[in-house]
Amino acid sequence: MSTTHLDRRADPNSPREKAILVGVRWDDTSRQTVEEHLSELRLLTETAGGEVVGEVTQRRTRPDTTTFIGKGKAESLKWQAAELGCTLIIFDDDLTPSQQKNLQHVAGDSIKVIDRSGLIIDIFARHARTREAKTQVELAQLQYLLPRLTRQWTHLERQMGGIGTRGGPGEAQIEVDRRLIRSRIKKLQDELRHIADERAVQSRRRRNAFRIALVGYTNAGKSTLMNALTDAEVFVEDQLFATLDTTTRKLTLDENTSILLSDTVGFIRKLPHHLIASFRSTLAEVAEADLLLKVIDAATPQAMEHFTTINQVLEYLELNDTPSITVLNKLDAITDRSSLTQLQRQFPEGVIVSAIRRLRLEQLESAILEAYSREFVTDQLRIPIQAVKLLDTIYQSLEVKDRSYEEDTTILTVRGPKNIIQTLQARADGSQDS
Ligand SMILES: Nc1nc2c(ncn2[C@@H]2O[C@H](COP(=O)(O)OP(=O)(O)OP(=O)(O)O)[C@@H](O)[C@H]2O)c(=O)[nH]1
Ligand SMILES: [Mg+2]
Repeated sequence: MSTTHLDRRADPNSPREKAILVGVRWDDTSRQTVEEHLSELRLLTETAGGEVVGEVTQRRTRPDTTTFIGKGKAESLKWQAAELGCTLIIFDDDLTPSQQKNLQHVAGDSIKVIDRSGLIIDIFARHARTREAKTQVELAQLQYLLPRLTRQWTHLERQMGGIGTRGGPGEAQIEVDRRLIRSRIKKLQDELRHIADERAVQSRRRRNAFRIALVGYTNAGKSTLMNALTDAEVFVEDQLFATLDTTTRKLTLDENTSILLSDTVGFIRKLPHHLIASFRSTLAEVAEADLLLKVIDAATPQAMEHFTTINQVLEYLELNDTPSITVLNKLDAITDRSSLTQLQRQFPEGVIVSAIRRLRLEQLESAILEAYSREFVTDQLRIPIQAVKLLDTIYQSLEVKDRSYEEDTTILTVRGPKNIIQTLQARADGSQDS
């Protein structure tokens, strides 16, 4: 199966696909929220190479189970799209495979119906460069595609290509059946496990370092901050999901302290869950971090919503207990005093910086140093004889500075992340009880 994603619009002379966006205003959502979500969908569409020519919002109490927006509305949407010369209808909400199929049936053979998740996966496919990213994206695409594979869909892919049909089974696989896709999914999962193993070997080599990962909403300025703090030269772009891979660099805080800083893929609201799941190996640096820097674009009115999204994704990854510093970025773009005061009220612990203008980075560095001295400690581990098996793990995950004995107990003076020391001590105590 093909993993290359033929981009038919890489040729600047070929026209951009025209799209109409559809947002639903539920009873509990404000008009402003719907508009903000649609303008984010517009950015996503543009990042995918499309051109937005119309936006439609509709009020509903609940989604229609068969067509999401109702049959009549779907019909009129189709005519609007045709009139505007659109080849794409993009829903801000996720459609079930059967809703998507029914809507596609209404739209006919010259207009594609896709949803937000499909669009995000499409952007990931465009931006994937490394073997790891490509493998992860293909896995997410196939998992998304599997329940949606219909004759009409494959017909659309063959006839139209472009946004929403990029990747997936290539043209030669149009008649590919679900069984083949499932076996390809399995193969990709095996490959990712292999990549994860390689990564684990690399990370063991760095075991004694204090590790920090930048997390945040896409376009918040994580890579810019990475470049400002280290000499990483990570790719920065005013577009969504510019970064899909992880970069790690050494950051020297003072003559005695250097730590490892990692930049990685950004988050977005309603990030498809199987996409997060497929990106687990890229997110390994986040999982293993001793400290997270939650980077927020402080200049957008959605700063708080973005912060909530970051926390939701971290919760999904079961990483919400990792210590963190909230970094409010783009200080230079905040023009009025009152928004600044409001931000300080919303994020009293937040460190305000400008990554691009390198403003107040010393404040951030001292916050990092403070967290470092709190989280990275020298302590003693008492290992009873029943728990000697743990010694291997201890030597692998911590720096052992001294070793002595007291009757049946080995006493190790270790240096490393406080939470790892605590976990290992708890395990040692546990094996004593059993
Ligand atoms: N005004 C202003 N713009 C910034 C600042 N930091 C970053 N930017 C801009 O914000 C955009 C996104 O920056 P990136 O560093 O690529 O953001 P990111 O969080 O790595 O984004 P993804 O990798 O796409 O998720 C770029 O156009 C940057 O120039 C800042 O402090 N102030
Ligand atoms: Mg980036």
